[in-house]
Amino acid sequence: VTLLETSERLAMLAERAAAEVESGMTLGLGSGSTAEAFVRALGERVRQGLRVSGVATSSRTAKLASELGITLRELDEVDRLDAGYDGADEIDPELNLVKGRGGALLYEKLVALQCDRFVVISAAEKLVDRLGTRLPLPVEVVPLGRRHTEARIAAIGCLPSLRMAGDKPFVTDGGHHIFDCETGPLENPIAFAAALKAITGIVEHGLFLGIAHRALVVEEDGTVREVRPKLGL
Ligand code: A5P
Repeated sequence: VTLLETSERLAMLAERAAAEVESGMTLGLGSGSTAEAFVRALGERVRQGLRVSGVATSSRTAKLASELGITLRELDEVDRLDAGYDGADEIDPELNLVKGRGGALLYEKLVALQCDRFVVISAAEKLVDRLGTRLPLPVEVVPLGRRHTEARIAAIGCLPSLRMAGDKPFVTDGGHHIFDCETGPLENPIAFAAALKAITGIVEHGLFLGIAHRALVVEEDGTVREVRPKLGL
């Protein structure tokens, strides 16, 4: 087996995903290194004459897409999106996801919810049996009263730690902060997501449950395979 560089694998995955896109579509454009590889592959197709428009999930993705000549639209200008392509940090067998390591989870979720088909694109190592095993769960909070929100998050049974950017708290595109929360493997992600949503001060969390319709995953040797939710959506 030839082991490929991650960037090479992501480029192969991105090319396969971009090949599915048809002229006239409006697409959700995700954030992070995998989604950026997709935007690059899409830009190449646009250069060759494909007509698409996109709604970006972060200022970083918006900048890249516009540099590549992809027409951008605001989320509120469109009723629905034909498809969305975005990465993830963890993917379980039902295609429930953890997202937000890149800090764009709020806009990513707002866009994903409007997509007729939401496709998660990812390296195969992010497939897990249970969410909460690889990385802490990102939770986006308003800056005001952050210390008290942190205590409420800890009280539902996890260990929040404020994400920093140098010596200052990391700030999202929406002007919020992020707590990365050690949860351990989640027995019941639906109940945990509901408990988080009930906390005042939390804007959104990185659990994307029942949102992804399919996944395209790339193996170490560059093979891309499709994964459908185990129980079906
Ligand atoms: C960004 O906020 C995230 O949700 C990303 O989609 C996720 O972190 C995956 O990022 P990479 O593609 O860089 O691994």
